[in-house]
Amino acid sequence: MVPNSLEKMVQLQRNPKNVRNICVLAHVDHGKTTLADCLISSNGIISSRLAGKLRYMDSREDEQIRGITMKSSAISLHYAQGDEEYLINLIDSPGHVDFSSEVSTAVRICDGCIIVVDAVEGVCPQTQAVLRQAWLENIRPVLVINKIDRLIVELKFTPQEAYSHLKNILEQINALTGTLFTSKVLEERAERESESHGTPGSDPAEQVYDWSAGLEDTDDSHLYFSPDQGNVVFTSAIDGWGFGIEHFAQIYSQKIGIKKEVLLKTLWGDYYINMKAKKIMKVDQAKGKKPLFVQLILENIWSLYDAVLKKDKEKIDKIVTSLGLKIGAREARHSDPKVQISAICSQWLPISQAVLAMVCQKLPSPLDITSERVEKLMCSGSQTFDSLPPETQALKAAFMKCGSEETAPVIIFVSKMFAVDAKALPQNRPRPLTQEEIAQRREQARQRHAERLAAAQGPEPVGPTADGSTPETSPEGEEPKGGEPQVESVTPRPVLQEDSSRETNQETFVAFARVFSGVARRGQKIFVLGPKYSPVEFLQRVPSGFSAPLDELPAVPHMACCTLEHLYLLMGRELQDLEEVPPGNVLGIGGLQDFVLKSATLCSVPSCPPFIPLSFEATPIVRVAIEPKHPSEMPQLVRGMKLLNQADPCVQILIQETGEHVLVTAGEIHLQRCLDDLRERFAKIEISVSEPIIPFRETITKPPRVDMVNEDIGRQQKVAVIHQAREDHSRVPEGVQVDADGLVTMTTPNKLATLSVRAVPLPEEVTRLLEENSDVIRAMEQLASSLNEGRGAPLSQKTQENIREFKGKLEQHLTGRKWRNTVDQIWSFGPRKCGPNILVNKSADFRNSVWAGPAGTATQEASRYRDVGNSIVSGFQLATLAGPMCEEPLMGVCFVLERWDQSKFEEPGASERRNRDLAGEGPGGAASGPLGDGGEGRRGGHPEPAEKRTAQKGEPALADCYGPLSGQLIATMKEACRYALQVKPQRLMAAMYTCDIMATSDVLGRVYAVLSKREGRVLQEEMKEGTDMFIIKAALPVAESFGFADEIRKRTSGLASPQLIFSHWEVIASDPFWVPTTEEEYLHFGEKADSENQARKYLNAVRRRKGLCVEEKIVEHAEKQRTLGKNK
Ligand SMILES: Nc1nc2c(ncn2[C@@H]2O[C@H](COP(=O)(O)OP(=O)(O)OP(=O)(O)O)[C@@H](O)[C@H]2O)c(=O)[nH]1
Ligand SMILES: [Mg+2]
Repeated sequence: MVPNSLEKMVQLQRNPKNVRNICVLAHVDHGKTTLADCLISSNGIISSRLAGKLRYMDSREDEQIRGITMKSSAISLHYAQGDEEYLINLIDSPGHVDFSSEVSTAVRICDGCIIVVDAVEGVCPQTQAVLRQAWLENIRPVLVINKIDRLIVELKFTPQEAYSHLKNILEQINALTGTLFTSKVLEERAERESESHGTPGSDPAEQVYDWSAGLEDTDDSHLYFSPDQGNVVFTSAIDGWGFGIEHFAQIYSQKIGIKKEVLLKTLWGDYYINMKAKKIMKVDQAKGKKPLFVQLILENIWSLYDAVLKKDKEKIDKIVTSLGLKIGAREARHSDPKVQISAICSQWLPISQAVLAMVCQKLPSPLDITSERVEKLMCSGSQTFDSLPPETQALKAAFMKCGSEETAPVIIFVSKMFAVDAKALPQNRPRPLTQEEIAQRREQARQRHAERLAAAQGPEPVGPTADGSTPETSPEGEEPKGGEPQVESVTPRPVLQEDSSRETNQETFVAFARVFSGVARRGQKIFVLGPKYSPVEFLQRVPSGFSAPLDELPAVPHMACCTLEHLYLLMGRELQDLEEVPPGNVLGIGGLQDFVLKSATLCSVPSCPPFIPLSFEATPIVRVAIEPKHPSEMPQLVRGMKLLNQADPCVQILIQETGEHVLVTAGEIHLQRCLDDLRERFAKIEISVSEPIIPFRETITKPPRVDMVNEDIGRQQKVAVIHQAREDHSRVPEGVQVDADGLVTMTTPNKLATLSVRAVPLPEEVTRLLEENSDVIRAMEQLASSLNEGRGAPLSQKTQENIREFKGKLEQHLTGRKWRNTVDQIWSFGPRKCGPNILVNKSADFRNSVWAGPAGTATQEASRYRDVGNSIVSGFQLATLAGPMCEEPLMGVCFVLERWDQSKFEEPGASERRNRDLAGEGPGGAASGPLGDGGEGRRGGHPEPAEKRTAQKGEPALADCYGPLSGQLIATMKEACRYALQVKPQRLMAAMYTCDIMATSDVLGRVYAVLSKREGRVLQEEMKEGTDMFIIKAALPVAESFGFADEIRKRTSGLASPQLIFSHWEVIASDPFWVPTTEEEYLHFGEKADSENQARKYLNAVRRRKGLCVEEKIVEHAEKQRTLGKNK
């Protein structure tokens, strides 16, 4: 246990074969940080007695107080196995859902991971999530089943029961891996097939669909966790022990003389040993026999715990001597059995040995990076590897080689930026002085002292005072006092280096990164590639074989050049300065804060593509508005929020149009941490924080069939309800024509165009489909816009396939007379061109469907159609971005443009010509102007006020005063969409969390009470096998979730704690504008009926927050109307 020196680490870094970059992943509280402590203590960085208590990797104060990890952090460890020495770059990650983005940043720079599972709780929601993340990044996992001691001490299992329980956990986790694997194989197979599809001459017999093909011939045994594969270790991190079966195979092969290989295969599984015959047999041959794992391993551990807990001194001594251990007198006498257990076990079965040996044997080194992973990292968006330029493709070899020679391109990925106090940086830390410096300083001090003495004694100026300064103002300003100068002269204090004092008390950012190829050197110049950088563009602009120095390159978008100012070895709470970092290592980089916001790719050759963006599991959903307590401190707040944004991978910072500064976070705890950071580190001011802003969506539904007291609404009444809704809201002004079935017709202010729009609710599945396929929609949109600009890259096979599939699914769901041909007529998606609403164009001469791509761009007419059409699409985008109820985005609405009268602006310059015509004809001839007919009839008998007809002369001027037509079209379309919505039954949609709670049966009732109080809905309740734990899955509106976790914890005395993950949007059934209409409803809800209407409450809260008028009066008015209606 020698504390590792920096030189040792530097030396180990140079041998990538023996480097392991790994992260520890698990559900919250399964013991990642405790396990990390044990591994760290094996390097002597912390004492083994403190391991598990210190939680060294939780370096933040709030992490220690709350007992959960919030930031992932790295530490480099040294491990020797036989002659081989390994460098293990270990990253501890948080398990709480709120911080799952930190997991994403960790897995990207690792090659392998340790999945930790609590032996009691088993596979939990976050276990699934992290396993998926590891899978998506193509990193290899090993499994640690932790907290085995709880099976002994808490659950009081017998060894046999524990064995079955552990087997169960393994089955669960392997089932998960199986699902991931199967879906991947099928996907790959589909891909292969689509590529080979169409190759001429393929035998039709081969095309018979065989589902199992591909699955069978793909060997997947190495993917599953099994102790006999050596990728599972059983531990108790808190007691400091752990083992893999190899350890016992080794011991027993010597003890009972059975080959180690045989034992390795049989120690786990249903085998038993016939001691007399020294034979191993299958368990079912002889009933009542214990499996080897129970007999040879678990029983020993159980009896040790038993002896220690019962304080059976004799037995303990016997065990200790038989194991050949030496226990210190202090531990042996300690009254706490835990201390004794960990003293014995940590010698007998040292956890770090078991875990690190597995890591070194089973997890890949940086040299083993797979070509699949490299290709995936290099191809963002819809690109395929083959479509990359040849220079870029050539870089794959560099990745695979991970070479450190001079010619190797340097490729580094920065996965996050983390803030450190500038004082903590190695270059700012006080450092011990060298011998020469000490001697030099001593000499200087002696001189100063002599001068001062001389100045005090004699009047004549000596030395420095010759330049005019008086002796009193000597640079140090020190008064010679007694013997002090001597003290100074012999023991120079450690002095801060150079400019550190200037920088004190400031946050600086260090990049959390990994070198994938080449050697990163301090002071080296390197390119910073943003996520949108395209090597193609660079290669087009810069002639090949350029030789100019890096900073003289022509400007290329999304690319900057910077210097690697400082390189650090990440050592948990500390950083160590490094001169260079060889490939395959994790490192910290200082001085990038002005170049990198959250993540970036750094590369010495510009043909490198940016890495694919990190995939985040959690959607930021909790938003609050923030302002400084003292308005004058606004600049600090703005600066602080910028820093916070850089320091957190997942937080979003927005400035709304209203000027509000908004912070969007993944959950309550994340919010709390962000606010603390803002107050204490980044802004250092007092801030006031609004109540969480709860997002809603607006939608429409089909008219209800039953009323609020579940009585059927008759045909007549239904009409009355709709009618009433329209009257009540009186939102549709005059001049807008509304049909009985909700078709809204509007004309632009200059009367040149007329639009008829209808809003139809989309079926639920379609909305879901749109949401799930937003990537596909975005790819389509990108393609369309790039083709419009005249440049376009062909889509990859896969994207084309995805688009086809998406269209097929839409067609499948949009069936029936109402939706006939709808899919082909889709014009746009919204808001932001990829949202869950669609615009369908049913007007006669529709072109430009989203599927066709801009095929008709060739003709001038078509391009004009497109330009005018763009205004309409923009109007639709605006309408879907903010709905009429409370200006929240729309969801699940289909706007159908039924008619679009464009006869009046068909020819370009129609308006000017009209002006000319009018001028020539004089006052009498106005009737023959192009305004006279045309669209009139199509306006559906829209009554034109008489004076407008006669005032045609003035109209051109009037028309033009409304500004360009495109603007008018946008506004008209937007308004028409809003009115079309308002004549339909509108509903709010609430964001929903899925909530996983694990609770023991005695607190179950209280959990349910809290859930139902907050409108939660239990979806599933399951009992965990062999325990009295229940797993409850519930849906909970985000709006009701604030303080939920705290309340549950309080009510159950901390025995249950929920994990909330955003899951979907759900329509709130109640109509926010509902008022009682039938007698029963009056009876049931009273006259006002506003106490029960949850939707209305949400609606008003949002409107109030946004400063919109809250239409409470309308309800009163409506009541009166109903009364009148009834009396009639
Ligand atoms: N009984 C028992 N308790 C353990 C063991 N390992 C960890 N714990 C306890 O479990 C709790 C959580 O441990 P942590 O190491 O903080 O868990 P974590 O996985 O890092 O949690 P997050 O980082 O918040 O996701 C602590 O109270 C530990 O003392 C173990 O082997 N046995
Ligand atoms: Mg932790």
